Amino acid sequence: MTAVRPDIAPKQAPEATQFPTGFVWGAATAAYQVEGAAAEDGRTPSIWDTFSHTPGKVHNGDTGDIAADHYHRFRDDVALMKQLGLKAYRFSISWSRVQPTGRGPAVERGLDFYRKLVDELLEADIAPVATLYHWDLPQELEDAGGWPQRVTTDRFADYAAIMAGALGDRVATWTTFNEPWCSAFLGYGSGVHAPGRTEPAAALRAAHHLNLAHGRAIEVLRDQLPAGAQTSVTLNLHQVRPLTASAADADAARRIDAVGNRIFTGPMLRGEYPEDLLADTAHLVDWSKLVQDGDLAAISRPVDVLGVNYYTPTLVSLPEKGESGSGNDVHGASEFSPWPGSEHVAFHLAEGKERTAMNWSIDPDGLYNLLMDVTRDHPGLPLMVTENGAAFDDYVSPEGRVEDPERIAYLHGHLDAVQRAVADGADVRGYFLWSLMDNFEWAYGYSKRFGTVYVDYGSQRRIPKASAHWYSDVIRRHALPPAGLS
Ligand code: IFM
Repeated sequence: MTAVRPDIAPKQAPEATQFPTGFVWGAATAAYQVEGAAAEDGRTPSIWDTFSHTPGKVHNGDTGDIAADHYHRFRDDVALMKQLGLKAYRFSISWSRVQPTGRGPAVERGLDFYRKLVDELLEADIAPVATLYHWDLPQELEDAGGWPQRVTTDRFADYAAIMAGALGDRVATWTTFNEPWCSAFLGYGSGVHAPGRTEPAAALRAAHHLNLAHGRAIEVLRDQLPAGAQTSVTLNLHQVRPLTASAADADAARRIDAVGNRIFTGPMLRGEYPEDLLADTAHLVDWSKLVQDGDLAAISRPVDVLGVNYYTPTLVSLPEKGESGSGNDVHGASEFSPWPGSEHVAFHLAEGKERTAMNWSIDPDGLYNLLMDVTRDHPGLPLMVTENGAAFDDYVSPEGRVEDPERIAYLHGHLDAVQRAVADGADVRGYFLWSLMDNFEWAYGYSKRFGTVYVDYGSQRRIPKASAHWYSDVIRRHALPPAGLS
C-alpha cells in the first residue's frame, strides 16, 4: 500500500466546528420596541409611553406608539422567522397590555395577543421564549412609587401568576427580567431611561426590589409551570476592565463589577449581597432595613439557565482627585451617574477598536471572557447568550438590498467567541441575535438599527439584511461558515 505523501495530498477545507447538539438559534425583540398598538385592546401607558411622550427625553421625539407594528404583523413576522430558519424567538410581554393598571384581573384581549403569537410560533416549529419584564412598568405602578417601593414586588408576583396561567401550557422557557441593571440604574439613577428619575438611593432600592420580584416570580413560575419548563433571568453583565494596572484602576473595576454585576449575581446565585457593594453604598441606603428576613432565600431560588447579554466591554479608571469622573459611559450621557456610590469612576472607549453606530467598541474577546468568568464564578451554571448584536447605519440600496458586512463580521466574531468559550468549558446552550428587526432603541428612538431584518417604518416593509441570510446559513450548518463566506 502506498502511503499518501502529506506534501502532495490534496488540501481539504478543515471541518467547521459544530455548535453543541441542541444549541438553540434564536433572535430577540421586546414588547415596547416592536409591538406598537400602544392604546389598543385595553392597553394603558407604561413608563416608556409616558417617558417617550415627554419632550426632550427621546431622540427626535420618537415614541413606541407604532414601532414595528408587530402587534398587527406578528403572523408575517413569524413566517419570516421560519423562512430564516430560526429555532427560537425571544419576546417580552407588555405588562400594561395584559393587566392595564398593574393590579387586578387580566384583560383577555391582551392575553389573546400573546396566545396567538405563541400558537403561531409553535405552528412554525419556533420555540417561544417569554420575558415577563423588559423595562415597561405600568405607569400606575410608577405613580404609586415604582420599583423603589417594595409593594411593586407583590404586583409582579401576581402578574407572573397571570402569565404562567395563560401561557404556561405552551411556553417552555421563561425569563423574569431583562437587564434589571438598566431598570434600576438608568431608570432611577442617571434618568436616561423611564421613568427618568435621578435618585441614587432610589436606584439601589429599585435594584433590591427587582431582585426580590425576580425571586418571587421564580417561585410562582415553579409552582404553576409544568415540570420540565425552564426558568431564567437575563443580566447585562458588564465585562469590566481596568484602564491600567494601577491599584486605583483595579479599585474602579471592582466597584463597577460590584454595582454593575454582583449586585444581581450575588443575591441571585449566592444568596448574599457582596460586602464591598454594601460598604461602597452604605451612605445611600441602610441595607439592614432594605433587605428583610427571607429576602435572600427568596431571591436565590435556583434558575435553570442564566441569560447573558453582551455588546461591548466596560473600560474604567479612577481619576486623580479633581479630575472628572464621567467620560464615555456607553449607557448614555447624563449629568447624573448610574453608578451610585461609585460616581467618581471614569469610563473610556478602547483605542484602536472598530465601533458600531452606538460608538461601542467591537470586542468579541469580551464575550469570551464574560462567559468564562461566569463559568469560573458559578461552575456548572447553564448559560444562554440572550442578546448580542450591533447597530450600523443600514440603508436600502437602489436594488432594494441591505448590505451589512460589518454586522456579519460582528456576529461571526462573537459566535466564534461563543465557540471558544464552549470549547473551554462554558455550558452555553444557545444564542439570540439582537435584534430580529429594527426597532425603537429607547432614548435613541429609531435612529439606531439593530435588526438583522430592516424595517422601512413608512411602509412597515421588512427586508432581510445580508446578515439575516448569513445567520440563516449558520443555523443551517450549525457551524460558522468558512471565513471567505463572511
Ligand atoms: O435594545 C436594547 C435592548 O432592549 C436591551 N439590551 C440592549 C439593546 C441594545 O441597546
